[in-house]
Amino acid sequence: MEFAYTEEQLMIQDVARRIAQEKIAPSAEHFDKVGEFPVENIRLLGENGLMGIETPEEYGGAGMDAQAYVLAMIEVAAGDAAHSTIMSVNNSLYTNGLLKFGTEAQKQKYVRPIAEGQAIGAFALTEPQSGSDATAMRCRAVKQADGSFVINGKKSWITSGPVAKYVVLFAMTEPGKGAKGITAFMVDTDKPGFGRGKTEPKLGIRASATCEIEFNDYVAQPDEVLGKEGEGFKIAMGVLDAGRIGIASQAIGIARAAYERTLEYVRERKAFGAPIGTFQMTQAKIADMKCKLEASLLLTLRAAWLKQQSKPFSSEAAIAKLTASEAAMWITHQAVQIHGGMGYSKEMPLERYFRDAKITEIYEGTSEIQRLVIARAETGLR
Ligand code: COS
Repeated sequence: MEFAYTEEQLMIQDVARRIAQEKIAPSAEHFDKVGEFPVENIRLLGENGLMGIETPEEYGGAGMDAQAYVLAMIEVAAGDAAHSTIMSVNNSLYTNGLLKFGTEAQKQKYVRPIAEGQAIGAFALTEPQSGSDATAMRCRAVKQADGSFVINGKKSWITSGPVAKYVVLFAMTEPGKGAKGITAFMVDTDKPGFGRGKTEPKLGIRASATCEIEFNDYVAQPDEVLGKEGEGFKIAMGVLDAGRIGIASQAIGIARAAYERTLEYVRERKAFGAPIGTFQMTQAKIADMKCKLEASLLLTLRAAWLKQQSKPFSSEAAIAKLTASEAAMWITHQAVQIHGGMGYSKEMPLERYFRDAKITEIYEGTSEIQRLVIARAETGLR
């Protein structure tokens, strides 16, 4: 077993850390307040290879491995969670399925602009009435005599929806067939029939734009089908497995930022004549924060390593996401508590870390879904 990072992994970690600390972290408070999409920062991440870390160079990416992606995500998330959300959708939810199931022409057309940071991608699975129960989707794609599909329906909670150029869409092509009736499509948001609905006002990750999208007689051509007809659910599930490694990394980044601030604070803040870090109740919290962070990191790197080796990693990704997201929620909670009034104040970023951490227990599969995936793998029961 090898615990050392490669030179390449350290290099991308360093690039991500520099951009995160110099550009992203200083603007995070502003973007959180106004809820605006951080166009310039996102372009900068793209120009530095951070929007296609695992994408092969022939499609405009950095051609690195899954652990490099974990390390870079952690750094960007430590700068600002919302930026890392946009980064994770481009790198993972949007690109993964295309790389695995796309034709050569689709990879050249849809992957390159996203990997090079010239455009933004989105992933549309969730609907107003179907989240965890993804096969209950109503968005319908009806096949025409010429092989094209006419799509009607609504998708909700679409990260980067307001700004995306292309969307990986999942729609029901054969309603009676459940999971096997779902097909994936590549959608160009400039084509007729595509529309954007209400933008979600969110508790955290406020700079990552999220909205509903609508399809009104949108026409998808046969070469805009991703993978095979009826293969959409498997594509979505496989993509989400990989996506969960990214969300675990994001959770670690948020938690690490809160932890580092807390370490500084407990050394400096005095009460009863001594730094609060000398009190056993604070020490216990610091020790537990550190253990949770380290455990989350190792589990996430393990899931990434399995993915990199093309071994099964579905349950390991769920374990990593569940552990890291619950750790992030706990660590940011304790960080606010240790900071007392200052933790609750908008003058410090602790309350933002706390708000941002919550989403990691919800998107790309709730903690309940992660537990379901893990327990099914352990028991072999459905
Ligand atoms: N990778 C590949 N294929 C998978 C898979 C995975 N991780 N998980 C399931 N499948 C396949 C199954 O093998 C099955 O195919 P076969 O019938 O050919 O074997 C098919 O998909 C249906 O699987 P299953 O019966 O397990 O589906 P369920 O309806 O029971 O749902 C859960 C499974 C709940 C795990 C799934 O719906 C899920 O992950 N939901 C959460 C969705 C989510 O994360 N939403 C967030 C949206 S993005 S913010």
